[in-house]
Amino acid sequence: MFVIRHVIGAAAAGLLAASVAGLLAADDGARLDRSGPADVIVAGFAYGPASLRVPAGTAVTWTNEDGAAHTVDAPAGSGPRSGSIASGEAYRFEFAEPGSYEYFCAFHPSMKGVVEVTG
Ligand SMILES: [Cu+2]
Repeated sequence: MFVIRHVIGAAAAGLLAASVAGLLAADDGARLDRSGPADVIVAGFAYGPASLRVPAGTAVTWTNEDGAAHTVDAPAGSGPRSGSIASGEAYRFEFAEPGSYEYFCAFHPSMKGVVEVTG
């Protein structure tokens, strides 16, 4: 009985380690750690990268390379609110306070992104 439970426990631990490693790998791929300005390209009706991690005080610039206009709108009062960004135009917002800022495009609600601002 003890042996069986031990084997199951080891298998579960292995699975857990594998999924944690997978999550960490996905996390590293989806986010950028960088100081200074950061850039997001808006193209193909998507933000690239959609997930960005920056230190507080970073100015993030969204450049619209699509033919259509887009916005960068965060529901939270302290987040970006770009208004319409025409094709070929850019919008910049400085994230002064740490936090998680989810945003979307007011014209195309399926377009979503997040900026994680570290202290
Ligand atoms: Cu849009």
